[in-house]
Amino acid sequence: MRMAILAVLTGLILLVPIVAEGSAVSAIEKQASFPPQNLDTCLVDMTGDVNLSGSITSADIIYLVRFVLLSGNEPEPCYGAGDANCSGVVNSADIVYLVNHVFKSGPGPCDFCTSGFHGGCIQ
Ligand SMILES: [Ca+2]
Repeated sequence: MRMAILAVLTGLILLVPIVAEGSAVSAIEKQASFPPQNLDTCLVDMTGDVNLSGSITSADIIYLVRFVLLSGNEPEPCYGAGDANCSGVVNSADIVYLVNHVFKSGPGPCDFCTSGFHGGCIQ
């Protein structure tokens, strides 16, 4: 199995199985081509839990790496669930944000309900 090494700014190194072939250039193009989805219709109670397990773990990071850089599935239950930093888009910054949260006791996912980028939340 081929593995991709994702060196994160935090100093952590993640090994991510490559499930789809692609060059670094195509991965960057894929990330850039994601149009922001209609986040107003995305109702979640916590961003970052992109696999809907009920908590944020390394499995969510791997899920998001596959989505952003490879050909993985969209975050569950919707695109906006992957926007852990509430920037309005799901990209590599959300991966770094989750790595900091899970491995470095960084801040938790942003407040989805008051971020201004999302119109709805479950409370
Ligand atoms: Ca984001």
